[in-house]
Amino acid sequence: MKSGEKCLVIGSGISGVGSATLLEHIGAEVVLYDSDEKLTAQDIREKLAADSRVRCVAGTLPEEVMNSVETVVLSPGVPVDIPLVTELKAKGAGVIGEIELGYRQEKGRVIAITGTNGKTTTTTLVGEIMKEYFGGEKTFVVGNIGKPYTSECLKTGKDTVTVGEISSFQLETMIDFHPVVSAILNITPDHLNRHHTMEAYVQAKENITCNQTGEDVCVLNYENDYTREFGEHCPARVVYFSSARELEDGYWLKGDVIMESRGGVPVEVMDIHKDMNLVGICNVENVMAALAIAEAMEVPRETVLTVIRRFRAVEHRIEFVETRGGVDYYDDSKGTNPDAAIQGIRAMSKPTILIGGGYDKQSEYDEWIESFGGRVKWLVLIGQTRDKIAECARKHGFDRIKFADTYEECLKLCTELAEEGDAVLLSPACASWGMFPNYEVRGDLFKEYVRGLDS
Ligand code: UMA
Repeated sequence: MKSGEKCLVIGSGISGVGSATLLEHIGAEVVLYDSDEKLTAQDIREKLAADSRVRCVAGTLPEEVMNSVETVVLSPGVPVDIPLVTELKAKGAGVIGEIELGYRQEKGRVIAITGTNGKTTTTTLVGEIMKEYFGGEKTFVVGNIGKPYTSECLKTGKDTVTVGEISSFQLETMIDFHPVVSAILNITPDHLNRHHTMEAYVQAKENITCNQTGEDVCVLNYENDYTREFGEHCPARVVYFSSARELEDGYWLKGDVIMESRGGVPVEVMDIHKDMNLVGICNVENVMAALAIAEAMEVPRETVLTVIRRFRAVEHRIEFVETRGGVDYYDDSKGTNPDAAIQGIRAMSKPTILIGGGYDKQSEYDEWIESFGGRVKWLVLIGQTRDKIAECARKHGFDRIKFADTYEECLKLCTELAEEGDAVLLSPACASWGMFPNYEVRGDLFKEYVRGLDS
Protein backbone atom coordinates (compact mmCIF):
# COMPACT_ATOMS: atom_id res chain seq x y z
CA MET A 1 0.00 0.00 0.00
CA LYS A 2 1.73 3.20 -1.09
CA SER A 3 1.18 6.66 0.32
CA GLY A 4 -1.55 8.52 -1.57
CA GLU A 5 -3.07 5.29 -2.93
CA LYS A 6 -6.74 5.74 -3.76
CA CYS A 7 -8.65 3.27 -1.60
CA LEU A 8 -12.34 2.50 -1.39
CA VAL A 9 -13.65 0.74 1.72
CA ILE A 10 -17.07 -0.88 1.25
CA GLY A 11 -19.26 -1.27 4.34
CA SER A 12 -19.31 1.14 7.27
CA GLY A 13 -19.66 -1.43 10.07
CA ILE A 14 -16.82 -2.06 12.52
CA SER A 15 -14.56 -3.61 9.85
CA GLY A 16 -15.08 -0.72 7.45
CA VAL A 17 -14.39 1.87 10.12
CA GLY A 18 -11.24 -0.07 11.20
CA SER A 19 -10.04 -0.32 7.59
CA ALA A 20 -10.68 3.33 6.72
CA THR A 21 -8.94 4.51 9.90
CA LEU A 22 -5.91 2.28 9.25
CA LEU A 23 -5.67 3.32 5.61
CA GLU A 24 -5.84 6.99 6.50
CA HIS A 25 -3.12 6.44 9.11
CA ILE A 26 -0.80 4.88 6.54
CA GLY A 27 -1.31 7.77 4.15
CA ALA A 28 -3.89 6.48 1.68
CA GLU A 29 -6.61 8.64 0.16
CA VAL A 30 -9.74 6.98 1.48
CA VAL A 31 -13.43 6.82 0.59
CA LEU A 32 -15.64 4.96 3.09
CA TYR A 33 -18.78 3.84 1.31
CA ASP A 34 -21.98 2.11 2.45
CA SER A 35 -24.70 1.01 0.03
CA ASP A 36 -27.43 1.31 2.67
CA GLU A 37 -29.86 3.90 1.25
CA LYS A 38 -31.11 4.70 4.74
CA LEU A 39 -27.70 6.03 5.79
CA THR A 40 -26.37 9.50 5.03
CA ALA A 41 -22.73 10.50 4.57
CA GLN A 42 -23.05 12.28 7.92
CA ASP A 43 -24.15 9.04 9.65
CA ILE A 44 -20.98 7.39 8.37
CA ARG A 45 -18.79 10.35 9.27
CA GLU A 46 -19.98 10.14 12.88
CA LYS A 47 -18.50 6.65 13.17
CA LEU A 48 -14.99 8.05 12.50
CA ALA A 49 -12.69 10.17 14.67
CA ALA A 50 -13.61 13.87 14.70
CA ASP A 51 -10.42 14.86 12.85
CA SER A 52 -10.69 12.12 10.19
CA ARG A 53 -10.25 13.27 6.57
CA VAL A 54 -11.85 10.13 5.13
CA ARG A 55 -14.50 10.94 2.52
CA CYS A 56 -17.84 9.32 3.39
CA VAL A 57 -20.41 8.26 0.80
CA ALA A 58 -23.79 6.57 1.28
CA GLY A 59 -26.23 5.15 -1.28
CA THR A 60 -24.81 5.48 -4.81
CA LEU A 61 -21.09 5.62 -5.49
CA PRO A 62 -20.16 8.54 -7.78
CA GLU A 63 -18.72 7.61 -11.20
CA GLU A 64 -15.60 9.67 -10.52
CA VAL A 65 -14.79 7.47 -7.47
CA MET A 66 -15.52 4.29 -9.45
CA ASN A 67 -13.02 5.38 -12.10
CA SER A 68 -10.17 6.39 -9.79
CA VAL A 69 -10.06 3.60 -7.20
CA GLU A 70 -6.84 1.56 -7.06
CA THR A 71 -7.62 -0.74 -4.12
CA VAL A 72 -10.98 -1.87 -2.76
CA VAL A 73 -11.26 -3.18 0.81
CA LEU A 74 -14.35 -5.28 1.44
CA SER A 75 -16.03 -5.65 4.82
CA PRO A 76 -16.81 -9.33 5.55
CA GLY A 77 -20.55 -8.82 5.00
CA VAL A 78 -20.01 -7.59 1.43
CA PRO A 79 -20.19 -10.48 -1.07
CA VAL A 80 -17.26 -10.63 -3.49
CA ASP A 81 -19.57 -11.23 -6.47
CA ILE A 82 -21.93 -8.23 -6.26
CA PRO A 83 -22.10 -6.09 -9.46
CA LEU A 84 -20.29 -3.15 -7.82
CA VAL A 85 -17.24 -5.27 -6.97
CA THR A 86 -17.26 -6.97 -10.37
CA GLU A 87 -17.34 -3.58 -12.07
CA LEU A 88 -14.52 -2.18 -9.92
CA LYS A 89 -12.40 -5.24 -10.73
CA ALA A 90 -13.12 -4.78 -14.45
CA LYS A 91 -11.88 -1.20 -14.14
CA GLY A 92 -8.58 -2.58 -12.81
CA ALA A 93 -8.94 -2.11 -9.05
CA GLY A 94 -7.37 -4.69 -6.71
CA VAL A 95 -9.79 -6.24 -4.22
CA ILE A 96 -8.80 -7.38 -0.72
CA GLY A 97 -10.66 -8.06 2.51
CA GLU A 98 -10.33 -6.37 5.88
CA ILE A 99 -8.31 -9.26 7.36
CA GLU A 100 -5.84 -9.20 4.46
CA LEU A 101 -5.42 -5.44 4.95
CA GLY A 102 -4.74 -5.95 8.68
CA TYR A 103 -2.31 -8.79 7.95
CA ARG A 104 -0.22 -6.56 5.68
CA GLN A 105 0.68 -4.50 8.79
CA GLU A 106 1.28 -7.54 11.00
CA LYS A 107 4.79 -7.86 12.50
CA GLY A 108 4.42 -10.91 14.73
CA ARG A 109 3.10 -14.46 14.55
CA VAL A 110 -0.50 -15.27 13.64
CA ILE A 111 -2.75 -18.13 14.72
CA ALA A 112 -5.92 -18.39 12.59
CA ILE A 113 -8.97 -20.43 13.57
CA THR A 114 -11.96 -21.23 11.39
CA GLY A 115 -14.71 -23.85 11.23
CA THR A 116 -18.48 -23.79 10.96
CA ASN A 117 -18.85 -24.11 14.72
CA GLY A 118 -16.71 -23.74 17.82
CA LYS A 119 -14.45 -21.02 16.47
CA THR A 120 -15.39 -18.34 19.01
CA THR A 121 -14.90 -20.67 21.99
CA THR A 122 -11.61 -22.02 20.61
CA THR A 123 -10.31 -18.56 19.67
CA THR A 124 -11.16 -17.20 23.12
CA LEU A 125 -9.52 -20.16 24.87
CA VAL A 126 -6.40 -20.00 22.66
CA GLY A 127 -6.27 -16.22 23.28
CA GLU A 128 -6.34 -16.84 27.05
CA ILE A 129 -3.56 -19.44 26.77
CA MET A 130 -1.38 -17.08 24.71
CA LYS A 131 -2.01 -14.20 27.15
CA GLU A 132 -1.01 -16.43 30.06
CA TYR A 133 2.27 -17.42 28.41
CA PHE A 134 3.29 -14.46 26.22
CA GLY A 135 1.55 -11.75 28.28
CA GLY A 136 -1.69 -9.77 27.78
CA GLU A 137 0.11 -6.85 26.12
CA LYS A 138 1.75 -9.20 23.60
CA THR A 139 -1.44 -11.03 22.58
CA PHE A 140 -4.20 -9.75 20.28
CA VAL A 141 -7.50 -11.55 19.73
CA VAL A 142 -9.20 -10.34 16.55
CA GLY A 143 -11.54 -11.09 13.66
CA ASN A 144 -15.03 -12.51 13.49
CA ILE A 145 -15.07 -12.59 17.29
CA GLY A 146 -15.98 -8.88 17.08
CA LYS A 147 -12.65 -7.02 17.05
CA PRO A 148 -11.51 -5.88 13.59
CA TYR A 149 -7.92 -6.91 12.82
CA THR A 150 -7.34 -3.46 11.29
CA SER A 151 -7.89 -1.82 14.68
CA GLU A 152 -5.14 -3.93 16.35
CA CYS A 153 -2.53 -4.71 13.70
CA LEU A 154 -0.41 -1.57 14.21
CA LYS A 155 0.19 -2.60 17.84
CA THR A 156 1.87 -5.87 16.80
CA GLY A 157 5.63 -6.43 17.05
CA LYS A 158 8.19 -9.20 16.47
CA ASP A 159 7.33 -10.88 19.78
CA THR A 160 3.51 -10.59 19.66
CA VAL A 161 0.93 -13.25 18.86
CA THR A 162 -2.32 -12.48 17.05
CA VAL A 163 -5.13 -15.00 17.45
CA GLY A 164 -7.76 -14.57 14.73
CA GLU A 165 -11.25 -16.03 14.48
CA ILE A 166 -11.66 -16.05 10.72
CA SER A 167 -15.02 -16.62 9.02
CA SER A 168 -15.57 -18.03 5.55
CA PHE A 169 -16.61 -14.51 4.46
CA GLN A 170 -13.19 -13.23 5.52
CA LEU A 171 -11.33 -16.14 3.94
CA GLU A 172 -12.67 -15.43 0.45
CA THR A 173 -10.36 -12.47 -0.01
CA MET A 174 -6.97 -13.70 1.20
CA ILE A 175 -3.80 -13.01 -0.80
CA ASP A 176 -0.74 -12.86 1.51
CA PHE A 177 -2.39 -13.95 4.79
CA HIS A 178 -0.06 -16.53 6.35
CA PRO A 179 -0.69 -17.93 9.83
CA VAL A 180 2.02 -20.04 11.48
CA VAL A 181 -0.73 -22.18 12.99
CA SER A 182 -4.18 -22.60 11.47
CA ALA A 183 -7.16 -24.72 12.51
CA ILE A 184 -10.30 -25.85 10.71
CA LEU A 185 -12.50 -27.23 13.48
CA ASN A 186 -15.27 -28.68 11.29
CA ILE A 187 -17.17 -27.90 8.09
CA THR A 188 -20.94 -28.43 7.82
CA PRO A 189 -23.41 -26.60 5.52
CA ASP A 190 -23.81 -22.91 6.44
CA HIS A 191 -23.97 -19.54 4.69
CA LEU A 192 -24.98 -21.21 1.43
CA ASN A 193 -26.94 -18.11 0.40
CA ARG A 194 -23.59 -16.28 0.31
CA HIS A 195 -21.26 -18.99 -1.05
CA HIS A 196 -23.94 -20.59 -3.31
CA THR A 197 -22.40 -24.10 -3.24
CA MET A 198 -20.94 -26.33 -0.56
CA GLU A 199 -17.77 -26.62 -2.70
CA ALA A 200 -17.28 -22.85 -2.60
CA TYR A 201 -17.87 -22.78 1.17
CA VAL A 202 -15.35 -25.59 1.75
CA GLN A 203 -12.87 -23.87 -0.58
CA ALA A 204 -13.20 -20.64 1.43
CA LYS A 205 -12.49 -22.48 4.69
CA GLU A 206 -9.47 -24.29 3.22
CA ASN A 207 -8.13 -20.95 2.04
CA ILE A 208 -6.92 -20.40 5.62
CA THR A 209 -3.85 -22.47 4.65
CA CYS A 210 -3.32 -20.86 1.22
CA ASN A 211 0.15 -19.54 2.10
CA GLN A 212 1.15 -22.14 4.68
CA THR A 213 4.13 -24.47 4.08
CA GLY A 214 5.50 -27.62 5.71
CA GLU A 215 7.05 -25.40 8.40
CA ASP A 216 3.58 -24.34 9.58
CA VAL A 217 0.91 -26.35 11.36
CA CYS A 218 -2.75 -26.93 10.49
CA VAL A 219 -5.01 -28.50 13.14
CA LEU A 220 -7.87 -30.56 11.70
CA ASN A 221 -10.84 -32.59 12.94
CA TYR A 222 -10.49 -36.26 12.01
CA GLU A 223 -14.21 -36.86 12.53
CA ASN A 224 -15.36 -34.41 9.88
CA ASP A 225 -15.23 -35.77 6.32
CA TYR A 226 -14.21 -32.46 4.75
CA THR A 227 -11.40 -31.68 7.17
CA ARG A 228 -10.10 -35.27 7.32
CA GLU A 229 -9.85 -35.42 3.52
CA PHE A 230 -8.29 -31.96 3.37
CA GLY A 231 -5.50 -33.27 5.64
CA GLU A 232 -4.34 -35.47 2.77
CA HIS A 233 -3.35 -32.50 0.58
CA CYS A 234 -2.97 -29.67 3.11
CA PRO A 235 0.26 -27.69 2.53
CA ALA A 236 1.03 -27.43 6.27
CA ARG A 237 2.04 -30.15 8.74
CA VAL A 238 -1.28 -31.60 9.92
CA VAL A 239 -2.20 -32.36 13.53
CA TYR A 240 -5.53 -34.16 13.85
CA PHE A 241 -7.90 -34.42 16.80
CA SER A 242 -10.67 -36.97 17.20
CA SER A 243 -13.54 -37.36 19.69
CA ALA A 244 -14.38 -40.82 18.36
CA ARG A 245 -11.28 -42.94 17.75
CA GLU A 246 -7.69 -43.55 18.76
CA LEU A 247 -5.14 -41.72 16.62
CA GLU A 248 -1.55 -42.81 16.04
CA ASP A 249 -0.56 -39.15 16.10
CA GLY A 250 -2.71 -36.36 17.51
CA TYR A 251 -5.25 -35.71 20.24
CA TRP A 252 -8.12 -38.11 20.92
CA LEU A 253 -10.72 -39.00 23.51
CA LYS A 254 -10.51 -42.23 25.49
CA GLY A 255 -13.59 -42.41 27.74
CA ASP A 256 -13.38 -39.23 29.82
CA VAL A 257 -9.70 -38.61 29.16
CA ILE A 258 -8.06 -36.58 26.40
CA MET A 259 -4.99 -38.44 25.16
CA GLU A 260 -2.08 -37.32 23.04
CA SER A 261 -0.31 -39.87 20.83
CA ARG A 262 2.99 -39.52 19.04
CA GLY A 263 4.15 -42.36 16.84
CA GLY A 264 1.48 -44.61 18.34
CA VAL A 265 2.52 -43.94 21.97
CA PRO A 266 -0.44 -42.52 23.95
CA VAL A 267 -0.09 -40.25 26.99
CA GLU A 268 -2.94 -38.96 29.20
CA VAL A 269 -3.41 -35.19 28.98
CA MET A 270 -6.51 -34.25 30.99
CA ASP A 271 -9.91 -35.39 32.29
CA ILE A 272 -12.89 -33.79 30.53
CA HIS A 273 -14.93 -33.54 33.75
CA LYS A 274 -12.29 -32.67 36.35
CA ASP A 275 -10.19 -30.38 34.17
CA MET A 276 -12.78 -28.41 32.17
CA ASN A 277 -15.96 -26.45 32.92
CA LEU A 278 -17.50 -26.59 29.45
CA VAL A 279 -20.28 -29.00 28.51
CA GLY A 280 -20.82 -31.04 25.34
CA ILE A 281 -18.62 -33.06 23.00
CA CYS A 282 -18.22 -30.00 20.76
CA ASN A 283 -16.34 -28.33 23.59
CA VAL A 284 -14.12 -31.39 24.10
CA GLU A 285 -13.18 -30.97 20.42
CA ASN A 286 -12.55 -27.25 20.92
CA VAL A 287 -10.27 -28.01 23.87
CA MET A 288 -8.37 -30.67 21.87
CA ALA A 289 -7.86 -28.12 19.07
CA ALA A 290 -6.60 -25.57 21.61
CA LEU A 291 -4.17 -28.16 23.06
CA ALA A 292 -2.81 -28.85 19.57
CA ILE A 293 -2.47 -25.14 18.71
CA ALA A 294 -0.73 -24.38 22.02
CA GLU A 295 1.66 -27.29 21.48
CA ALA A 296 2.53 -25.92 18.03
CA MET A 297 3.26 -22.54 19.67
CA GLU A 298 5.50 -24.34 22.21
CA VAL A 299 3.48 -23.24 25.24
CA PRO A 300 4.32 -25.49 28.23
CA ARG A 301 1.57 -28.06 28.92
CA GLU A 302 1.12 -26.99 32.57
CA THR A 303 0.37 -23.40 31.49
CA VAL A 304 -2.19 -24.68 28.97
CA LEU A 305 -3.91 -26.87 31.56
CA THR A 306 -4.02 -24.05 34.11
CA VAL A 307 -5.95 -21.90 31.63
CA ILE A 308 -8.28 -24.73 30.50
CA ARG A 309 -9.15 -25.50 34.16
CA ARG A 310 -10.34 -21.95 34.83
CA PHE A 311 -11.94 -21.27 31.43
CA ARG A 312 -15.76 -20.82 31.40
CA ALA A 313 -18.32 -20.85 28.56
CA VAL A 314 -18.23 -18.04 26.06
CA GLU A 315 -21.25 -15.73 26.24
CA HIS A 316 -24.29 -16.93 24.22
CA ARG A 317 -22.76 -20.39 23.63
CA ILE A 318 -24.79 -22.91 25.68
CA GLU A 319 -24.47 -20.36 28.50
CA PHE A 320 -26.41 -21.17 31.68
CA VAL A 321 -28.37 -18.03 32.64
CA GLU A 322 -30.46 -18.68 35.81
CA THR A 323 -32.95 -21.09 37.35
CA ARG A 324 -36.37 -19.42 37.63
CA GLY A 325 -39.40 -21.22 39.10
CA GLY A 326 -37.48 -24.53 38.96
CA VAL A 327 -36.74 -24.04 35.23
CA ASP A 328 -33.14 -23.79 33.93
CA TYR A 329 -32.63 -21.16 31.21
CA TYR A 330 -29.79 -21.48 28.67
CA ASP A 331 -28.68 -18.87 26.13
CA ASP A 332 -27.28 -20.48 22.98
CA SER A 333 -28.04 -17.53 20.72
CA LYS A 334 -24.78 -18.34 18.96
CA GLY A 335 -26.51 -21.48 17.64
CA THR A 336 -26.97 -19.64 14.34
CA ASN A 337 -27.01 -22.72 12.09
CA PRO A 338 -28.48 -26.24 12.45
CA ASP A 339 -25.17 -27.88 13.26
CA ALA A 340 -24.36 -25.47 16.10
CA ALA A 341 -27.91 -25.86 17.43
CA ILE A 342 -27.52 -29.65 17.46
CA GLN A 343 -24.66 -29.19 19.94
CA GLY A 344 -26.97 -27.04 22.09
CA ILE A 345 -29.69 -29.73 22.16
CA ARG A 346 -27.16 -32.49 22.90
CA ALA A 347 -25.93 -30.59 25.95
CA MET A 348 -29.45 -30.57 27.52
CA SER A 349 -30.26 -33.23 30.12
CA LYS A 350 -33.82 -32.04 31.03
CA PRO A 351 -37.10 -31.82 29.04
CA THR A 352 -36.52 -28.71 26.93
CA ILE A 353 -38.63 -25.88 25.57
CA LEU A 354 -36.63 -24.87 22.52
CA ILE A 355 -36.74 -21.48 20.79
CA GLY A 356 -35.97 -21.79 17.07
CA GLY A 357 -36.19 -19.78 13.86
CA GLY A 358 -34.85 -16.52 12.47
CA TYR A 359 -33.18 -15.32 9.27
CA ASP A 360 -33.30 -17.67 6.26
CA LYS A 361 -29.80 -18.78 5.22
CA GLN A 362 -31.32 -21.55 3.10
CA SER A 363 -30.29 -24.18 5.63
CA GLU A 364 -31.83 -27.64 5.88
CA TYR A 365 -33.27 -28.45 9.29
CA ASP A 366 -33.71 -32.26 9.08
CA GLU A 367 -30.67 -33.26 11.13
CA TRP A 368 -31.43 -30.65 13.78
CA ILE A 369 -35.01 -31.94 14.20
CA GLU A 370 -33.74 -35.53 14.28
CA SER A 371 -31.33 -34.60 17.08
CA PHE A 372 -34.28 -33.67 19.36
CA GLY A 373 -34.33 -37.37 20.38
CA GLY A 374 -37.21 -37.01 22.86
CA ARG A 375 -35.50 -34.11 24.69
CA VAL A 376 -37.57 -31.31 23.14
CA LYS A 377 -40.97 -30.89 24.83
CA TRP A 378 -42.10 -27.87 22.81
CA LEU A 379 -40.58 -26.03 19.87
CA VAL A 380 -41.45 -22.33 19.87
CA LEU A 381 -40.80 -20.75 16.47
CA ILE A 382 -40.15 -17.17 15.48
CA GLY A 383 -38.89 -15.27 12.43
CA GLN A 384 -38.69 -15.73 8.68
CA THR A 385 -37.94 -19.48 8.81
CA ARG A 386 -40.72 -20.52 11.18
CA ASP A 387 -43.01 -22.12 8.57
CA LYS A 388 -40.13 -23.90 6.84
CA ILE A 389 -38.95 -25.34 10.18
CA ALA A 390 -42.50 -26.32 11.23
CA GLU A 391 -43.02 -28.14 7.94
CA CYS A 392 -39.71 -29.97 8.34
CA ALA A 393 -40.50 -30.89 11.98
CA ARG A 394 -43.93 -32.31 11.04
CA LYS A 395 -42.29 -34.33 8.25
CA HIS A 396 -40.12 -35.92 10.95
CA GLY A 397 -43.17 -36.62 13.16
CA PHE A 398 -42.61 -33.74 15.60
CA ASP A 399 -45.70 -31.56 16.04
CA ARG A 400 -45.40 -30.00 19.51
CA ILE A 401 -44.94 -26.63 17.83
CA LYS A 402 -46.04 -23.13 18.84
CA PHE A 403 -45.63 -19.92 16.85
CA ALA A 404 -44.89 -16.45 18.20
CA ASP A 405 -45.16 -13.20 16.24
CA THR A 406 -42.77 -11.22 18.42
CA TYR A 407 -39.78 -12.11 20.56
CA GLU A 408 -41.58 -10.87 23.67
CA GLU A 409 -44.55 -13.14 22.93
CA CYS A 410 -42.12 -16.03 22.36
CA LEU A 411 -40.36 -15.57 25.70
CA LYS A 412 -43.67 -15.33 27.61
CA LEU A 413 -44.94 -18.45 25.88
CA CYS A 414 -41.81 -20.40 26.89
CA THR A 415 -42.28 -19.44 30.53
CA GLU A 416 -45.95 -20.54 30.37
CA LEU A 417 -45.07 -23.87 28.76
CA ALA A 418 -42.14 -24.71 31.07
CA GLU A 419 -42.81 -26.73 34.21
CA GLU A 420 -40.56 -27.25 37.21
CA GLY A 421 -37.66 -29.54 36.21
CA ASP A 422 -37.67 -28.35 32.56
CA ALA A 423 -35.13 -26.28 30.68
CA VAL A 424 -35.70 -23.41 28.25
CA LEU A 425 -33.06 -23.21 25.52
CA LEU A 426 -32.60 -20.34 23.07
CA SER A 427 -30.74 -22.12 20.24
CA PRO A 428 -32.49 -20.97 17.06
CA ALA A 429 -30.45 -22.74 14.31
CA CYS A 430 -30.77 -19.48 12.33
CA ALA A 431 -29.03 -16.13 12.19
CA SER A 432 -30.69 -13.28 14.07
CA TRP A 433 -30.67 -10.80 11.17
CA GLY A 434 -34.09 -9.38 10.28
CA MET A 435 -35.33 -9.36 13.90
CA PHE A 436 -32.13 -8.25 15.66
CA PRO A 437 -28.90 -6.53 14.59
CA ASN A 438 -26.88 -9.59 15.71
CA TYR A 439 -27.02 -12.75 17.84
CA GLU A 440 -25.57 -10.91 20.84
CA VAL A 441 -28.62 -8.63 21.08
CA ARG A 442 -30.93 -11.65 20.71
CA GLY A 443 -29.08 -13.42 23.57
CA ASP A 444 -28.83 -10.32 25.78
CA LEU A 445 -32.60 -9.69 25.51
CA PHE A 446 -33.22 -13.33 26.45
CA LYS A 447 -30.99 -13.04 29.52
CA GLU A 448 -32.53 -9.71 30.51
CA TYR A 449 -36.01 -11.27 30.33
CA VAL A 450 -34.97 -14.35 32.37
CA ARG A 451 -33.29 -12.26 35.08
CA GLY A 452 -36.50 -10.18 35.37
CA LEU A 453 -38.61 -13.29 36.14
CA ASP A 454 -39.60 -14.16 39.73
CA SER A 455 -37.26 -16.78 41.18
N1 UMA B 1 -22.85 -3.24 3.27
C1 UMA B 1 -22.64 -2.56 2.08
N2 UMA B 1 -22.74 -3.27 0.92
C2 UMA B 1 -23.05 -4.60 0.88
C3 UMA B 1 -23.25 -5.29 2.10
C4 UMA B 1 -23.12 -4.57 3.28
O1 UMA B 1 -22.37 -1.37 2.06
O2 UMA B 1 -23.12 -5.19 -0.20
C5 UMA B 1 -22.75 -2.49 4.54
C6 UMA B 1 -23.99 -2.56 5.39
O3 UMA B 1 -24.97 -1.61 4.98
C7 UMA B 1 -23.44 -2.28 6.77
C8 UMA B 1 -21.99 -2.77 6.68
O4 UMA B 1 -21.74 -3.09 5.33
O5 UMA B 1 -23.44 -0.92 7.11
C9 UMA B 1 -21.81 -3.97 7.54
O6 UMA B 1 -20.58 -4.62 7.28
P1 UMA B 1 -20.37 -6.11 7.82
O7 UMA B 1 -21.61 -6.88 7.58
O8 UMA B 1 -19.11 -6.65 7.26
O9 UMA B 1 -20.31 -5.91 9.41
P2 UMA B 1 -19.15 -5.46 10.42
O10 UMA B 1 -19.82 -4.62 11.45
O11 UMA B 1 -17.98 -4.89 9.74
O12 UMA B 1 -18.83 -6.88 11.12
C10 UMA B 1 -18.00 -7.81 10.45
C11 UMA B 1 -18.56 -9.23 10.62
N3 UMA B 1 -19.89 -9.31 10.04
C12 UMA B 1 -20.22 -10.23 9.11
O13 UMA B 1 -19.44 -11.05 8.71
C13 UMA B 1 -21.63 -10.20 8.59
C14 UMA B 1 -18.62 -9.58 12.10
O14 UMA B 1 -19.02 -10.95 12.22
C15 UMA B 1 -17.22 -9.44 12.71
O15 UMA B 1 -17.31 -9.63 14.11
C16 UMA B 1 -16.65 -8.05 12.41
O16 UMA B 1 -16.69 -7.77 11.00
C17 UMA B 1 -15.18 -7.91 12.87
O17 UMA B 1 -14.34 -8.77 12.14
C18 UMA B 1 -20.35 -11.17 12.69
C19 UMA B 1 -21.02 -12.30 11.92
O18 UMA B 1 -22.23 -12.39 11.96
C20 UMA B 1 -20.32 -11.57 14.16
N4 UMA B 1 -20.25 -13.18 11.26
C21 UMA B 1 -20.79 -14.33 10.55
C22 UMA B 1 -20.95 -15.51 11.47
O19 UMA B 1 -20.29 -15.55 12.53
O20 UMA B 1 -21.74 -16.43 11.12
C23 UMA B 1 -19.82 -14.73 9.45
